[in-house]
Amino acid sequence: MIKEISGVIIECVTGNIAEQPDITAVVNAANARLQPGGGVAGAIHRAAGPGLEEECRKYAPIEPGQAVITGGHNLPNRYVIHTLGPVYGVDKPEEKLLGDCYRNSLLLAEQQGIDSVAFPAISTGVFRYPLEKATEVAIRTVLEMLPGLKSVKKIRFVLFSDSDRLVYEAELSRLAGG
Ligand code: AR6
Repeated sequence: MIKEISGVIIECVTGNIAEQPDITAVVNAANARLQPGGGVAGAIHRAAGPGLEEECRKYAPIEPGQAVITGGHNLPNRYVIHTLGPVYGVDKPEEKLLGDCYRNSLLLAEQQGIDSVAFPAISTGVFRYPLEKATEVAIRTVLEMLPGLKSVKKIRFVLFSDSDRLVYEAELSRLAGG
């Protein structure tokens, strides 16, 4: 699904966050220590190579909702934005913290003059945030940010399965209309 809202293209695709060559900054669903892990963090660090882990050291640890930016190293992307999602049921208030991940990632992108950003479904894997609830927060937060964006012209949500993508598409239609 592709929509244009407030001059920004919003896309929902099924795929691997580490394989988005036409995007300037990919977002990592990081751990607090910014180390390689499973899921998204594993895929990003594997593709980026050890230089990413090395660069991350100076920013760690980060708090839930925080975001930091590094180079993309061997990824096809110029930047990686690392954000720590809340562990569902543990880091509270989880809706605000998850919203902060999307807000702070987009603010960093704007500060760097980045034109395109790809997000995974932060916190919905190892951190157990229910997908439907997390999707509502992700889409609502991004829609709220759109009128204030100057450099970001494309936001891509990269979901790991078609069923997850369908949840995103339904929520985008519900909240943005059409
Ligand atoms: N591309 C896109 N989406 C993916 C990929 C991928 N390559 N791999 C998994 N997903 P998770 P979290 C989906 O666990 O919940 C890590 O070990 C996955 O299906 O990556 O924020 C870190 O080191 C799910 O929907 O992130 C942290 O310790 C979503 O991406 C912890 O997990 C997020 O799953 C972070 O947990």
